[in-house]
Amino acid sequence: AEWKFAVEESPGDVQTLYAEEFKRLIEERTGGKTTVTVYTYGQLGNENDLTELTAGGAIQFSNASPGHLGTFVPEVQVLSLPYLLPESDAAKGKVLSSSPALYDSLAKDFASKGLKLFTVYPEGEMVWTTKKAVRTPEDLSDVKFRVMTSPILIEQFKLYGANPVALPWGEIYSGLQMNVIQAQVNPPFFIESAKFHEVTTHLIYTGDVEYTTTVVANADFWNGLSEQDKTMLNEVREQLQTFILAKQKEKNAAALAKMQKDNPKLTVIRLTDAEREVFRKRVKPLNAKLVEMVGGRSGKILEQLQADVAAASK
Ligand code: 6CS
Repeated sequence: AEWKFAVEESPGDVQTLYAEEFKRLIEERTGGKTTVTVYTYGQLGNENDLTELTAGGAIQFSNASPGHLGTFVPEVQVLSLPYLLPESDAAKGKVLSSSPALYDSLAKDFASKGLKLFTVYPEGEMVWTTKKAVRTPEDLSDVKFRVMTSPILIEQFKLYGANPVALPWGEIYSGLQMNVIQAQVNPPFFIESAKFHEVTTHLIYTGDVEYTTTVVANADFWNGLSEQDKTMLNEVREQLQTFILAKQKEKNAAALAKMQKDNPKLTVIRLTDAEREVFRKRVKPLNAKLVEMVGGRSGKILEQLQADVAAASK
């Protein structure tokens, strides 16, 4: 068999490293009877296109980050809420790889859209790149801020005082260059890889949220797999969890120094606790807003996820 796996990122990026290691492990375990073809960003379409291709069965696996998947599986937006996941890497990894809120509850909302939730992993803390110093919500009042395409992100950045615009990431670089947008937010490894630090001047560390991504499979494809294949995939999934936690950490740690070398004028701002608190207060209504917007089981999923986080943080 040939399995197609499309990622939302470029060669060498975190999602691509995951997919390539997935390919290596599957081909090794099946002795080459199953091959995996990896497609990077743009080869098959943008983020939203990949989800449609997977749900429709044209491809078997893809990354579907909550930042974009919210237009298709609205409940997944709980993962985009700031100040929700545990700070410690171990607790974060545990919640994302095994939380019942995600794999028992949220997985049902994926299934109803033709998607099997295969795994969730972190890609690093979200950092803003801007064209001026930002320390307060007032500083954002004249900033068109690019966010991913999930509706909750528009609400988040409105609460922060910015003027948010949703775009696929392929439009960020030229948007910043032409000043159609003046800011964007992403983990450090990705900012460096996509060169957003060439067209912005400031990196703002706010400590509000971790970038997470999900890997999904076509549900009919998954349900039609043999028990043996499912067991193999679950073992590969476990193996990859350790692999990707280390990889993303390593890449994010190296990114800042690289960006500063490329662009010596880059100003790095780490908001103080007091400055962070102002944004944190602003965004307090967001959880209730999400439940109001999405309805259905979203409130239950959020409550359960908060309980899973508390349990993992002990
Ligand atoms: O900003 C985005 O849209 C993209 N960011 C990352 C880190 N991965 C893929 C995603 O589409």
